Amino acid sequence: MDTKKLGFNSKLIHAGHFKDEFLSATVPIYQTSTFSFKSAKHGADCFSGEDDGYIYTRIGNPTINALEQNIAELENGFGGIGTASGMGAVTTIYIALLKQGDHIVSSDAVYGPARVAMETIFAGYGVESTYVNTSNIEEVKAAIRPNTKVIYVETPANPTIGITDLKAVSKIAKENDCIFVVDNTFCSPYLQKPLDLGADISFHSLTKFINGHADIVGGMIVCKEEKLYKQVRSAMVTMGPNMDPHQAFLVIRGVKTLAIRIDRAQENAMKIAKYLENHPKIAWIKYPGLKSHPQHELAKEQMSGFGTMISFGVKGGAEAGSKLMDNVHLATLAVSLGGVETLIQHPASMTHAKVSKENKIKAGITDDLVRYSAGIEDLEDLINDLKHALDKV
Ligand code: LCS
Repeated sequence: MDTKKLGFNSKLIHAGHFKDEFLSATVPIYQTSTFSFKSAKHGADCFSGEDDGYIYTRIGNPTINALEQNIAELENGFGGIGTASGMGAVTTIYIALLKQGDHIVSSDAVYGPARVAMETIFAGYGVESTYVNTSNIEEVKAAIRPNTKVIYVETPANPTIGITDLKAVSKIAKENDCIFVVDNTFCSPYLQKPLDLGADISFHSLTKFINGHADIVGGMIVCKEEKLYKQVRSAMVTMGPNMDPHQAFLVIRGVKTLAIRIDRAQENAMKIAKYLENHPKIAWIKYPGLKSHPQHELAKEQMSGFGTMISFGVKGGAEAGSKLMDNVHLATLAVSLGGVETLIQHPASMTHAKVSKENKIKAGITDDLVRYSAGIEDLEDLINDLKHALDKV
């Protein structure tokens, strides 16, 4: 069946899936490190590329491959590359695209370790980086240097929920011969398709929305074109941050309900955002679905829904925010996001703790910022949970 012609929900359930010799209804777990060859010649042909048989799980595996094809189809890309974690995807992209003397321009509000890896480990290998507010296109233009090879954007950004205009950045990338990379974790391909908006690579921490059940970590890189796909795949296979077949199996199960999970969670998020916006103890709130979000119109244009991530500050600053986090009982006080369960956390001291104070302030990661990932629990229970916690502040 040509799943490319199917609708999004049908693709979630069928794209990339194959029938094994027993015609099993779901993709089986091929929990093997290696695959046997029919003959010495067959083995040599597999290595030379004459034959597309499986060789070794770091290089390729049917269960992992099914997930890679599934996500690549959801993103309208050429191919997917599964990784052990979202950070495995980030560092594979850095390794594949940047060498000594190259320069990257990146969103200043990115997942903390993506910036820390660049400014510590990759800087040590001679890669230069500039972190700017990519929501302001002029800042992106001004940061480009003759040696800029990659523009890297996270939208909506973690944890500021700033939105970057992907079409506008794609134009800058093309004019300057740069590869344009988008971290699509906060949206998933259900809400945003960066490759359709001009990106060369869209990648994910699968740990979040795509798996959706807080029981694995994983990453996926999707490339728009074959040449880039081969370059990134070769880096992954050589360096070794590959996915595991069992992990792939769980994500294949999780992704099937991506759209219905997000539909419900973002309905909750919208109502919770409105509740918080009108609460007298809330100092400020950022949610793309609210008219008060500075890029609300852009979010409407490039996303097909506003997502489930909300950032806000409680009047009384960081101390008041801590009080709120200590007093929620239904929302779990934990990092991560995008699962069926509601999570709450404090980025400045948790996910972004290792980003320098100065860089945090510049990026808008203030001490009072509380990040909320709405889950699919009953709305009334979630609102009561917040009400109870805010009463304690
Ligand atoms: N990209 C984004 C936007 C993320 O939020 C994360 C993890 C990663 C990449 C890395 O993925 P991982 O290796 O964890 O699968 N974000 C986390 C967060 O905000 N809380 O805990 C992890």
